[in-house]
Amino acid sequence: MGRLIVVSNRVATPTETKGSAGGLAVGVFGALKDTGGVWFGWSGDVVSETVANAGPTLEQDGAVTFATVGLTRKDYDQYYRGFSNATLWPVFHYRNDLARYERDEYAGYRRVNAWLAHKLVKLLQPDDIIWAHDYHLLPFAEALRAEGVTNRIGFFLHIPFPSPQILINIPPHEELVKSLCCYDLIGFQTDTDQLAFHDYIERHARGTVKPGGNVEAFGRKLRTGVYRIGVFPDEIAEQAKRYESRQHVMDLKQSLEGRKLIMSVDRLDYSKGLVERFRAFEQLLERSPEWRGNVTLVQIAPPTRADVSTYQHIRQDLEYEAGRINGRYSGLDYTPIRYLNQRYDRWKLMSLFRESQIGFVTPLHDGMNLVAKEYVAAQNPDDPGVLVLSMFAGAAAELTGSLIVNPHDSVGMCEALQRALSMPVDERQRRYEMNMAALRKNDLGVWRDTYLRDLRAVPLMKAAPNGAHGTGAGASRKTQDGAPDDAPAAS
Ligand code: ADQ
Repeated sequence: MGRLIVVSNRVATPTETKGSAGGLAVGVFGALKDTGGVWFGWSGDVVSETVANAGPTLEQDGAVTFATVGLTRKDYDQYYRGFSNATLWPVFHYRNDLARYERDEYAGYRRVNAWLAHKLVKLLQPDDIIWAHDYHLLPFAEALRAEGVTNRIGFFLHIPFPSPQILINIPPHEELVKSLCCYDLIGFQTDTDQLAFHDYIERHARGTVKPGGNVEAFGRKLRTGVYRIGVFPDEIAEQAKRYESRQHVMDLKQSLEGRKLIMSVDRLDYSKGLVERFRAFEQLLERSPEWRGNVTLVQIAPPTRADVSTYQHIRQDLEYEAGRINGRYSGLDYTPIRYLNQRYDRWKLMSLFRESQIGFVTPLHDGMNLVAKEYVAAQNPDDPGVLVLSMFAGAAAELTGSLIVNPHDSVGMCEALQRALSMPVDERQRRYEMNMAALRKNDLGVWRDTYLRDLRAVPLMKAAPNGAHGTGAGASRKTQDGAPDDAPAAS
Protein backbone atom coordinates (compact mmCIF):
# COMPACT_ATOMS: atom_id res chain seq x y z
CA MET A 1 0.00 0.00 0.00
CA GLY A 2 1.30 3.44 -0.93
CA ARG A 3 2.26 6.00 1.69
CA LEU A 4 -0.19 8.55 3.01
CA ILE A 5 0.62 12.24 2.63
CA VAL A 6 -1.47 14.44 4.91
CA VAL A 7 -1.58 18.15 4.14
CA SER A 8 -3.14 20.64 6.53
CA ASN A 9 -2.71 24.30 7.26
CA ARG A 10 -1.08 23.53 10.60
CA VAL A 11 0.93 20.42 11.34
CA ALA A 12 0.72 18.92 14.83
CA THR A 13 4.10 18.37 16.45
CA PRO A 14 5.22 14.78 17.03
CA THR A 15 4.55 15.31 20.78
CA GLU A 16 1.03 16.62 20.15
CA THR A 17 0.12 13.53 18.13
CA LYS A 18 0.82 11.43 21.22
CA GLY A 19 -2.19 12.70 23.09
CA SER A 20 -2.16 16.35 24.09
CA ALA A 21 -3.73 17.54 20.82
CA GLY A 22 -7.35 17.16 19.77
CA GLY A 23 -8.58 13.82 18.48
CA LEU A 24 -8.01 14.75 14.86
CA ALA A 25 -4.22 14.89 15.20
CA VAL A 26 -4.21 11.56 17.00
CA GLY A 27 -6.51 9.98 14.41
CA VAL A 28 -4.59 11.20 11.39
CA PHE A 29 -1.28 10.24 12.97
CA GLY A 30 -2.62 6.70 13.49
CA ALA A 31 -3.17 6.37 9.72
CA LEU A 32 0.24 7.85 8.95
CA LYS A 33 1.94 5.32 11.24
CA ASP A 34 0.17 2.40 9.53
CA THR A 35 1.41 3.16 6.03
CA GLY A 36 4.31 5.50 6.71
CA GLY A 37 4.18 8.90 5.17
CA VAL A 38 4.45 12.62 5.49
CA TRP A 39 2.49 15.29 7.35
CA PHE A 40 3.06 18.52 5.50
CA GLY A 41 1.98 22.10 6.20
CA TRP A 42 2.68 25.36 7.96
CA SER A 43 4.82 25.28 11.11
CA GLY A 44 2.86 28.15 12.65
CA ASP A 45 5.91 30.45 12.39
CA VAL A 46 6.11 33.72 10.50
CA VAL A 47 9.60 33.90 8.99
CA SER A 48 11.73 35.82 6.50
CA GLU A 49 11.46 35.05 2.79
CA THR A 50 14.86 33.37 2.86
CA VAL A 51 13.85 31.03 5.66
CA ALA A 52 10.47 30.31 4.06
CA ASN A 53 12.05 29.38 0.77
CA ALA A 54 14.67 27.20 2.44
CA GLY A 55 11.99 24.87 3.88
CA PRO A 56 10.54 22.41 4.45
CA THR A 57 12.05 21.43 7.77
CA LEU A 58 11.90 17.67 8.22
CA GLU A 59 11.45 15.85 11.52
CA GLN A 60 11.28 12.06 11.61
CA ASP A 61 9.17 10.02 14.03
CA GLY A 62 9.35 6.33 13.08
CA ALA A 63 7.91 5.94 9.59
CA VAL A 64 6.33 9.40 9.69
CA THR A 65 8.02 12.58 8.46
CA PHE A 66 6.75 15.91 9.74
CA ALA A 67 7.53 18.43 6.99
CA THR A 68 6.86 22.07 7.84
CA VAL A 69 7.38 25.42 6.21
CA GLY A 70 7.25 28.95 7.65
CA LEU A 71 5.12 31.69 6.08
CA THR A 72 6.31 35.19 5.31
CA ARG A 73 4.40 38.08 6.91
CA LYS A 74 2.75 38.87 3.58
CA ASP A 75 1.67 35.25 3.07
CA TYR A 76 0.36 35.06 6.60
CA ASP A 77 -1.63 38.29 6.20
CA GLN A 78 -3.11 37.44 2.82
CA TYR A 79 -3.53 33.67 2.89
CA TYR A 80 -4.19 32.92 6.56
CA ARG A 81 -5.48 36.03 8.29
CA GLY A 82 -7.06 37.41 5.13
CA PHE A 83 -8.82 35.14 2.66
CA SER A 84 -8.94 31.99 4.84
CA ASN A 85 -10.15 33.56 8.05
CA ALA A 86 -11.75 36.86 7.07
CA THR A 87 -13.52 35.60 3.91
CA LEU A 88 -13.94 31.83 3.79
CA TRP A 89 -14.46 31.13 7.51
CA PRO A 90 -17.29 33.65 8.05
CA VAL A 91 -19.06 32.87 4.76
CA PHE A 92 -18.84 29.10 5.27
CA HIS A 93 -20.39 29.70 8.72
CA TYR A 94 -23.21 31.77 7.21
CA ARG A 95 -21.82 35.06 8.52
CA ASN A 96 -21.64 37.17 5.38
CA ASP A 97 -22.10 40.18 7.62
CA LEU A 98 -18.64 39.52 9.11
CA ALA A 99 -16.89 38.68 5.84
CA ARG A 100 -14.74 40.89 3.66
CA TYR A 101 -13.30 40.29 0.23
CA GLU A 102 -9.98 41.74 -0.95
CA ARG A 103 -8.52 40.80 -4.31
CA ASP A 104 -4.94 40.90 -3.09
CA GLU A 105 -5.77 38.55 -0.21
CA TYR A 106 -7.37 36.10 -2.62
CA ALA A 107 -4.30 36.35 -4.88
CA GLY A 108 -2.14 35.63 -1.82
CA TYR A 109 -4.32 32.64 -0.92
CA ARG A 110 -3.81 31.12 -4.35
CA ARG A 111 -0.13 32.03 -4.38
CA VAL A 112 0.49 30.26 -1.06
CA ASN A 113 -1.45 27.18 -2.20
CA ALA A 114 0.70 27.03 -5.35
CA TRP A 115 3.88 27.54 -3.33
CA LEU A 116 2.93 24.82 -0.82
CA ALA A 117 2.16 22.45 -3.71
CA HIS A 118 5.54 23.17 -5.24
CA LYS A 119 7.26 22.43 -1.93
CA LEU A 120 5.37 19.18 -1.47
CA VAL A 121 6.06 17.82 -4.94
CA LYS A 122 9.69 17.22 -4.07
CA LEU A 123 8.64 14.88 -1.24
CA LEU A 124 6.21 12.78 -3.28
CA GLN A 125 6.58 9.23 -4.51
CA PRO A 126 4.52 7.78 -7.39
CA ASP A 127 2.17 5.58 -5.35
CA ASP A 128 1.53 8.05 -2.49
CA ILE A 129 -2.02 9.14 -1.81
CA ILE A 130 -2.53 12.73 -0.72
CA TRP A 131 -5.16 13.84 1.80
CA ALA A 132 -5.62 17.61 2.18
CA HIS A 133 -7.65 19.13 4.99
CA ASP A 134 -9.92 22.10 5.25
CA TYR A 135 -10.79 25.48 3.78
CA HIS A 136 -7.23 26.83 3.63
CA LEU A 137 -6.51 24.37 0.83
CA LEU A 138 -9.45 24.57 -1.59
CA PRO A 139 -7.13 25.16 -4.64
CA PHE A 140 -4.34 22.83 -3.49
CA ALA A 141 -5.13 19.89 -5.80
CA GLU A 142 -5.32 22.21 -8.79
CA ALA A 143 -1.89 23.56 -7.89
CA LEU A 144 -0.51 20.01 -7.58
CA ARG A 145 -1.99 19.04 -10.95
CA ALA A 146 -0.29 22.10 -12.47
CA GLU A 147 2.97 20.64 -11.15
CA GLY A 148 2.29 17.40 -13.04
CA VAL A 149 1.10 15.34 -10.06
CA THR A 150 -1.19 12.46 -11.06
CA ASN A 151 -1.48 10.76 -7.65
CA ARG A 152 -4.88 10.35 -6.00
CA ILE A 153 -5.69 13.54 -4.12
CA GLY A 154 -8.50 13.77 -1.57
CA PHE A 155 -9.92 16.63 0.47
CA PHE A 156 -11.90 16.75 3.68
CA LEU A 157 -13.83 19.87 4.65
CA HIS A 158 -14.01 20.18 8.45
CA ILE A 159 -16.41 23.13 8.43
CA PRO A 160 -19.89 23.46 6.87
CA PHE A 161 -20.26 23.88 3.11
CA PRO A 162 -22.70 26.77 2.69
CA SER A 163 -25.76 26.74 0.48
CA PRO A 164 -25.10 28.28 -2.96
CA GLN A 165 -27.06 31.44 -2.12
CA ILE A 166 -24.52 32.12 0.61
CA LEU A 167 -21.43 30.91 -1.26
CA ILE A 168 -22.00 33.16 -4.27
CA ASN A 169 -21.31 36.16 -2.06
CA ILE A 170 -17.63 35.34 -2.48
CA PRO A 171 -16.81 36.98 -5.85
CA PRO A 172 -14.54 34.19 -7.18
CA HIS A 173 -16.92 31.42 -6.03
CA GLU A 174 -16.92 29.71 -9.39
CA GLU A 175 -13.15 29.63 -9.62
CA LEU A 176 -12.98 28.20 -6.09
CA VAL A 177 -15.45 25.41 -6.82
CA LYS A 178 -13.71 24.69 -10.10
CA SER A 179 -10.44 24.31 -8.19
CA LEU A 180 -12.14 22.08 -5.66
CA CYS A 181 -13.23 19.82 -8.50
CA CYS A 182 -9.55 18.98 -9.16
CA TYR A 183 -9.67 16.73 -6.09
CA ASP A 184 -10.62 13.08 -6.67
CA LEU A 185 -12.71 12.71 -3.51
CA ILE A 186 -14.31 15.47 -1.44
CA GLY A 187 -15.44 14.48 2.03
CA PHE A 188 -18.07 16.44 3.98
CA GLN A 189 -19.13 16.25 7.61
CA THR A 190 -22.89 16.01 6.98
CA ASP A 191 -25.51 15.25 4.33
CA THR A 192 -26.50 18.93 4.39
CA ASP A 193 -22.98 20.01 3.38
CA GLN A 194 -22.79 17.45 0.60
CA LEU A 195 -26.22 18.49 -0.69
CA ALA A 196 -25.21 22.16 -0.70
CA PHE A 197 -22.15 21.30 -2.80
CA HIS A 198 -24.21 19.19 -5.21
CA ASP A 199 -26.74 22.00 -5.45
CA TYR A 200 -23.98 24.41 -6.47
CA ILE A 201 -22.66 21.92 -9.05
CA GLU A 202 -26.07 21.44 -10.66
CA ARG A 203 -27.44 24.97 -10.51
CA HIS A 204 -24.36 27.17 -10.82
CA ALA A 205 -21.72 25.03 -12.53
CA ARG A 206 -24.05 23.26 -15.00
CA GLY A 207 -22.50 19.98 -13.86
CA THR A 208 -24.15 16.65 -13.08
CA VAL A 209 -24.48 14.66 -9.90
CA LYS A 210 -25.08 10.93 -10.16
CA PRO A 211 -25.96 8.40 -7.45
CA GLY A 212 -23.10 7.56 -5.10
CA GLY A 213 -21.91 11.18 -5.09
CA ASN A 214 -20.33 10.95 -8.56
CA VAL A 215 -19.91 14.46 -9.90
CA GLU A 216 -18.99 15.70 -13.35
CA ALA A 217 -18.20 19.39 -13.62
CA PHE A 218 -15.64 21.71 -15.20
CA GLY A 219 -14.43 18.81 -17.38
CA ARG A 220 -13.52 16.71 -14.31
CA LYS A 221 -14.98 13.59 -12.73
CA LEU A 222 -14.81 13.28 -8.97
CA ARG A 223 -16.59 11.69 -6.03
CA THR A 224 -18.13 13.22 -2.94
CA GLY A 225 -19.05 11.48 0.29
CA VAL A 226 -20.17 12.09 3.86
CA TYR A 227 -17.67 11.05 6.53
CA ARG A 228 -18.70 12.12 10.02
CA ILE A 229 -15.62 12.74 12.10
CA GLY A 230 -15.67 11.05 15.51
CA VAL A 231 -13.62 10.46 18.63
CA PHE A 232 -12.28 7.34 20.33
CA PRO A 233 -15.00 7.24 23.03
CA ASP A 234 -13.59 4.45 25.19
CA GLU A 235 -10.17 6.11 25.38
CA ILE A 236 -11.81 9.36 26.47
CA ALA A 237 -13.94 7.52 29.05
CA GLU A 238 -10.85 5.86 30.47
CA GLN A 239 -8.94 9.17 30.57
CA ALA A 240 -11.80 11.04 32.26
CA LYS A 241 -12.13 8.34 34.94
CA ARG A 242 -8.39 8.06 35.52
CA TYR A 243 -8.09 11.76 36.28
CA GLU A 244 -11.36 12.29 38.16
CA SER A 245 -9.68 12.47 41.58
CA ARG A 246 -6.89 14.83 40.56
CA GLN A 247 -6.36 18.11 42.36
CA HIS A 248 -7.94 20.36 39.71
CA VAL A 249 -11.19 18.39 39.91
CA MET A 250 -11.11 18.42 43.71
CA ASP A 251 -10.50 22.18 43.71
CA LEU A 252 -13.42 22.76 41.38
CA LYS A 253 -15.71 20.47 43.41
CA GLN A 254 -14.82 22.22 46.62
CA SER A 255 -15.37 25.67 45.15
CA LEU A 256 -18.82 24.67 43.84
CA GLU A 257 -20.01 23.83 47.36
CA GLY A 258 -22.58 21.37 46.09
CA ARG A 259 -23.87 23.55 43.23
CA LYS A 260 -24.69 21.96 39.89
CA LEU A 261 -22.16 22.50 37.13
CA ILE A 262 -22.74 23.36 33.46
CA MET A 263 -19.60 23.02 31.32
CA SER A 264 -18.88 24.71 27.98
CA VAL A 265 -15.58 24.49 26.12
CA ASP A 266 -14.90 26.14 22.77
CA ARG A 267 -12.34 28.09 20.85
CA LEU A 268 -13.33 31.74 21.24
CA ASP A 269 -15.11 32.04 17.89
CA TYR A 270 -18.29 33.82 16.82
CA SER A 271 -19.55 30.59 15.21
CA LYS A 272 -19.76 28.89 18.60
CA GLY A 273 -22.77 30.88 19.87
CA LEU A 274 -21.18 31.99 23.14
CA VAL A 275 -23.12 35.22 23.63
CA GLU A 276 -26.42 33.43 22.93
CA ARG A 277 -25.39 30.76 25.44
CA PHE A 278 -24.68 33.28 28.17
CA ARG A 279 -28.07 34.88 27.57
CA ALA A 280 -29.83 31.52 27.80
CA PHE A 281 -28.11 30.91 31.12
CA GLU A 282 -29.27 34.34 32.24
CA GLN A 283 -32.82 33.31 31.30
CA LEU A 284 -32.46 30.31 33.56
CA LEU A 285 -31.51 32.50 36.52
CA GLU A 286 -34.28 34.96 35.70
CA ARG A 287 -37.08 32.43 35.19
CA SER A 288 -36.07 29.87 37.82
CA PRO A 289 -35.23 31.68 41.07
CA GLU A 290 -34.66 28.29 42.71
CA TRP A 291 -31.53 27.85 40.61
CA ARG A 292 -30.00 31.21 41.58
CA GLY A 293 -26.98 30.47 43.73
CA ASN A 294 -27.35 26.77 42.92
CA VAL A 295 -25.89 26.38 39.46
CA THR A 296 -22.63 27.59 37.89
CA LEU A 297 -21.67 27.85 34.23
CA VAL A 298 -17.98 27.29 33.56
CA GLN A 299 -17.06 28.57 30.09
CA ILE A 300 -13.55 27.75 28.90
CA ALA A 301 -12.75 29.66 25.71
CA PRO A 302 -9.13 30.35 24.77
CA PRO A 303 -8.72 33.15 22.19
CA THR A 304 -7.89 32.13 18.63
CA ARG A 305 -7.07 34.25 15.56
CA ALA A 306 -6.77 37.21 17.90
CA ASP A 307 -5.32 39.38 15.11
CA VAL A 308 -8.48 39.07 12.98
CA SER A 309 -10.65 42.03 13.99
CA THR A 310 -13.97 40.16 14.30
CA TYR A 311 -12.34 37.97 16.94
CA GLN A 312 -11.49 41.01 19.04
CA HIS A 313 -15.13 42.04 18.98
CA ILE A 314 -16.45 38.68 20.10
CA ARG A 315 -14.02 38.76 23.00
CA GLN A 316 -15.24 42.19 24.08
CA ASP A 317 -18.91 41.20 23.67
CA LEU A 318 -18.45 38.14 25.77
CA GLU A 319 -16.57 39.89 28.54
CA TYR A 320 -19.34 42.46 28.64
CA GLU A 321 -22.08 39.82 28.84
CA ALA A 322 -20.31 37.77 31.51
CA GLY A 323 -19.72 40.93 33.56
CA ARG A 324 -23.30 42.10 33.17
CA ILE A 325 -24.86 38.76 34.12
CA ASN A 326 -22.48 38.24 37.02
CA GLY A 327 -23.18 41.79 38.20
CA ARG A 328 -26.87 40.98 38.24
CA TYR A 329 -26.85 37.57 39.92
CA SER A 330 -23.59 37.21 41.91
CA GLY A 331 -23.60 36.95 45.68
CA LEU A 332 -20.74 37.36 48.14
CA ASP A 333 -20.01 33.65 47.76
CA TYR A 334 -21.49 33.00 44.29
CA THR A 335 -20.39 33.87 40.74
CA PRO A 336 -22.86 32.45 38.18
CA ILE A 337 -20.49 32.46 35.16
CA ARG A 338 -16.84 31.55 35.43
CA TYR A 339 -15.35 32.59 32.14
CA LEU A 340 -11.80 31.34 31.53
CA ASN A 341 -9.74 32.49 28.55
CA GLN A 342 -7.20 29.70 28.48
CA ARG A 343 -6.35 26.34 27.02
CA TYR A 344 -6.48 23.29 29.23
CA ASP A 345 -4.79 19.95 28.82
CA ARG A 346 -7.07 17.45 27.23
CA TRP A 347 -7.11 15.09 30.21
CA LYS A 348 -8.11 17.98 32.47
CA LEU A 349 -11.01 18.92 30.21
CA MET A 350 -12.27 15.34 30.05
CA SER A 351 -12.24 14.96 33.84
CA LEU A 352 -14.03 18.30 34.25
CA PHE A 353 -16.68 17.12 31.76
CA ARG A 354 -17.21 14.03 33.91
CA GLU A 355 -17.77 16.17 36.98
CA SER A 356 -20.51 18.30 35.39
CA GLN A 357 -24.26 17.74 35.16
CA ILE A 358 -24.69 19.45 31.78
CA GLY A 359 -22.56 19.88 28.65
CA PHE A 360 -23.82 23.06 26.99
CA VAL A 361 -22.73 23.10 23.33
CA THR A 362 -24.60 25.63 21.23
CA PRO A 363 -22.81 26.66 18.01
CA LEU A 364 -24.69 28.80 15.47
CA HIS A 365 -23.02 26.68 12.77
CA ASP A 366 -20.39 23.98 13.16
CA GLY A 367 -18.99 21.29 10.88
CA MET A 368 -19.22 18.58 13.52
CA ASN A 369 -18.22 19.84 17.00
CA LEU A 370 -15.96 17.35 18.69
CA VAL A 371 -16.49 18.88 22.13
CA ALA A 372 -20.06 17.52 22.07
CA LYS A 373 -18.75 14.03 21.37
CA GLU A 374 -15.99 14.32 23.96
CA TYR A 375 -18.50 15.47 26.58
CA VAL A 376 -20.65 12.37 26.11
CA ALA A 377 -17.67 10.02 26.10
CA ALA A 378 -16.30 11.48 29.33
CA GLN A 379 -19.44 10.82 31.40
CA ASN A 380 -19.76 8.44 34.31
CA PRO A 381 -22.15 5.71 33.01
CA ASP A 382 -23.75 5.37 36.48
CA ASP A 383 -24.50 9.07 36.83
CA PRO A 384 -24.12 10.71 33.41
CA GLY A 385 -24.56 14.38 32.64
CA VAL A 386 -26.92 15.60 29.90
CA LEU A 387 -25.74 17.09 26.62
CA VAL A 388 -27.69 20.19 25.54
CA LEU A 389 -26.74 20.52 21.89
CA SER A 390 -27.41 22.96 19.07
CA MET A 391 -29.32 21.67 16.06
CA PHE A 392 -26.67 23.45 13.93
CA ALA A 393 -23.77 21.26 15.08
CA GLY A 394 -23.03 18.41 12.68
CA ALA A 395 -22.99 16.15 15.77
CA ALA A 396 -26.75 16.71 16.33
CA ALA A 397 -27.61 14.18 13.60
CA GLU A 398 -25.87 11.40 15.53
CA LEU A 399 -26.26 12.41 19.20
CA THR A 400 -30.01 11.96 19.30
CA GLY A 401 -29.94 11.22 23.02
CA SER A 402 -29.13 14.90 23.62
CA LEU A 403 -31.57 17.72 24.26
CA ILE A 404 -31.45 19.44 20.88
CA VAL A 405 -31.92 23.21 20.92
CA ASN A 406 -32.04 26.17 18.54
CA PRO A 407 -29.32 28.59 19.71
CA HIS A 408 -31.38 31.57 18.52
CA ASP A 409 -34.12 30.69 21.00
CA SER A 410 -32.87 31.69 24.44
CA VAL A 411 -36.08 30.63 26.19
CA GLY A 412 -35.96 27.25 24.44
CA MET A 413 -32.36 26.79 25.59
CA CYS A 414 -33.33 27.86 29.10
CA GLU A 415 -36.12 25.24 29.14
CA ALA A 416 -33.65 22.57 28.02
CA LEU A 417 -31.33 23.54 30.89
CA GLN A 418 -34.23 23.34 33.36
CA ARG A 419 -35.16 19.92 32.04
CA ALA A 420 -31.57 18.66 32.13
CA LEU A 421 -30.98 19.93 35.67
CA SER A 422 -33.93 17.94 36.99
CA MET A 423 -33.71 14.89 34.75
CA PRO A 424 -34.01 11.56 36.61
CA VAL A 425 -31.01 9.28 36.51
CA ASP A 426 -32.70 6.51 34.49
CA GLU A 427 -33.53 8.95 31.66
CA ARG A 428 -30.00 10.35 31.76
CA GLN A 429 -28.60 6.83 31.50
CA ARG A 430 -30.88 5.96 28.60
CA ARG A 431 -29.86 9.09 26.70
CA TYR A 432 -26.19 8.52 27.47
CA GLU A 433 -26.35 4.93 26.19
CA MET A 434 -27.94 6.10 22.93
CA ASN A 435 -25.25 8.70 22.41
CA MET A 436 -22.43 6.37 23.40
CA ALA A 437 -23.66 3.70 20.96
CA ALA A 438 -23.56 6.30 18.17
CA LEU A 439 -20.02 7.34 19.12
CA ARG A 440 -18.78 3.74 19.18
CA LYS A 441 -20.44 2.89 15.86
CA ASN A 442 -18.75 5.78 14.10
CA ASP A 443 -15.52 6.48 15.91
CA LEU A 444 -12.50 8.38 14.63
CA GLY A 445 -10.99 5.20 13.17
CA VAL A 446 -14.13 4.55 11.11
CA TRP A 447 -14.05 8.13 9.77
CA ARG A 448 -10.41 7.87 8.77
CA ASP A 449 -10.46 4.33 7.39
CA THR A 450 -13.66 4.79 5.39
CA TYR A 451 -12.38 7.98 3.82
CA LEU A 452 -9.00 6.46 2.94
CA ARG A 453 -10.62 3.28 1.57
CA ASP A 454 -12.76 5.40 -0.75
CA LEU A 455 -9.83 7.55 -1.81
CA ARG A 456 -7.73 4.50 -2.64
CA ALA A 457 -10.64 3.16 -4.75
CA VAL A 458 -10.72 6.24 -7.00
CA PRO A 459 -9.44 5.37 -10.51
CA LEU A 460 -5.92 6.67 -10.99
CA MET A 461 -5.36 9.53 -13.43
CA LYS A 462 -3.29 8.74 -16.47
CA ALA A 463 0.35 9.51 -15.72
CA ALA A 464 1.87 12.55 -17.40
CA PRO A 465 3.93 11.58 -20.49
CA ASN A 466 7.18 12.35 -18.67
CA GLY A 467 6.04 10.43 -15.56
CA ALA A 468 6.55 13.60 -13.61
CA HIS A 469 5.80 14.15 -9.97
CA GLY A 470 6.67 17.79 -10.07
CA THR A 471 9.93 17.26 -11.85
CA GLY A 472 8.41 17.95 -15.24
CA ALA A 473 7.23 21.01 -17.09
CA GLY A 474 4.80 22.19 -14.41
CA ALA A 475 7.46 22.58 -11.75
CA SER A 476 9.89 24.49 -13.93
CA ARG A 477 7.49 27.32 -14.82
CA LYS A 478 8.19 29.54 -11.89
CA THR A 479 7.60 33.16 -11.13
CA GLN A 480 9.92 35.19 -8.97
CA ASP A 481 8.00 34.57 -5.78
CA GLY A 482 8.06 30.84 -6.26
CA ALA A 483 4.51 30.31 -7.52
CA PRO A 484 3.94 28.57 -10.84
CA ASP A 485 2.90 31.20 -13.37
CA ASP A 486 0.17 28.94 -14.71
CA ALA A 487 -1.65 29.12 -11.40
CA PRO A 488 -5.15 30.52 -11.94
CA ALA A 489 -5.66 34.24 -12.14
CA ALA A 490 -5.77 36.15 -8.91
CA SER A 491 -9.41 37.09 -8.97
P1 ADQ B 1 -13.05 23.43 15.91
O1 ADQ B 1 -13.82 24.59 15.40
O2 ADQ B 1 -11.78 23.72 16.57
O3 ADQ B 1 -12.80 22.35 14.76
P2 ADQ B 1 -14.26 21.29 17.64
O4 ADQ B 1 -14.79 20.25 16.74
O5 ADQ B 1 -15.15 21.50 18.81
O6 ADQ B 1 -14.08 22.70 16.95
O7 ADQ B 1 -12.83 20.84 18.12
C1 ADQ B 1 -12.15 21.52 19.10
C2 ADQ B 1 -11.09 20.62 19.73
O8 ADQ B 1 -10.26 21.48 20.50
C3 ADQ B 1 -11.70 19.59 20.66
O9 ADQ B 1 -10.96 18.39 20.60
C4 ADQ B 1 -11.56 20.25 22.04
O10 ADQ B 1 -11.39 19.36 23.12
C5 ADQ B 1 -10.33 21.10 21.87
N1 ADQ B 1 -10.46 22.33 22.70
C6 ADQ B 1 -11.43 23.25 22.63
N2 ADQ B 1 -11.24 24.19 23.59
C7 ADQ B 1 -10.14 23.84 24.27
C8 ADQ B 1 -9.43 24.40 25.40
N3 ADQ B 1 -9.85 25.48 26.05
N4 ADQ B 1 -8.33 23.77 25.80
C9 ADQ B 1 -7.91 22.66 25.18
N5 ADQ B 1 -8.53 22.07 24.15
C10 ADQ B 1 -9.63 22.66 23.69
C11 ADQ B 1 -13.09 22.24 13.35
C12 ADQ B 1 -14.55 22.48 12.95
C13 ADQ B 1 -15.46 21.53 13.72
C14 ADQ B 1 -15.02 20.08 13.50
C15 ADQ B 1 -13.54 19.93 13.77
C16 ADQ B 1 -13.04 18.54 13.42
O11 ADQ B 1 -14.92 23.82 13.17
O12 ADQ B 1 -16.81 21.68 13.30
O13 ADQ B 1 -15.74 19.24 14.38
O14 ADQ B 1 -12.78 20.87 13.03
O15 ADQ B 1 -13.41 18.18 12.13
